Amino acid sequence: LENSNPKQLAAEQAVAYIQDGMTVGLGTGSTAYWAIQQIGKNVHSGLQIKAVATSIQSEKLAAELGIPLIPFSEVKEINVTIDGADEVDGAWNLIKGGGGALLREKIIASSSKELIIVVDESKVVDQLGKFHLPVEVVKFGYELTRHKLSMLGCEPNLRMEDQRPYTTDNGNYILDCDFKQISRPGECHDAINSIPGVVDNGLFIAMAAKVIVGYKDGSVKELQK
Ligand code: DER
Repeated sequence: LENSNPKQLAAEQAVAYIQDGMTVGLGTGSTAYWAIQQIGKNVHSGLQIKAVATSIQSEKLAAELGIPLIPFSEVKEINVTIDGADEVDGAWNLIKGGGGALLREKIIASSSKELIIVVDESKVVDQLGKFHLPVEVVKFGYELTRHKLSMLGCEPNLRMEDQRPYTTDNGNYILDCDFKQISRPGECHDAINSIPGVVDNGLFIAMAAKVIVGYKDGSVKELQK
């Protein structure tokens, strides 16, 4: 038996929900990585699916594994999307975007009949906000956007990579916003997205249909609401 780790355990339990004929959304990050790996194995063993990816990174991995990718023009309906999260609260609201893919993830999640979130136990929290909330903003006037975000009561930090501002697959910047804690995630989500220059943010409100958690002791559990 492979030395499965909590993220791999959760991911593989989620993949068991994928049936022949489905269109599947492929998430992004180190947990979704294991789901894509397992889907690749299942496709190799005959699973009949089509897939769309939530990032260039996941698209490349899927292609390497021989998972059939389709263009969005051919997507009728996405049956299930499997994706990770940086935080999950008791109402299954999420913070996502640690991997910089929040915009494509939310577009695909919002077009999916079912979003299955796969995490290890460290992501399950009582209150969102310890993880700095990623906000995707257009480059133009981002300093003004950053100021407006700070007026909501957070400390927005431009995400850097190799001493330069990080740029998403969509050519935008990410501001990681330290709210310390987010007590009303729905209101916070709406306030952020009403700021001109904001493309979207990493709060996923009431979008998760299932949450599967892998634990250090080797157990895995599908949370019940
Ligand atoms: O960037 C993202 O939205 C990822 O899904 C992130 O939220 C989880 O990444 P991880 O599975 O590598 O912790």
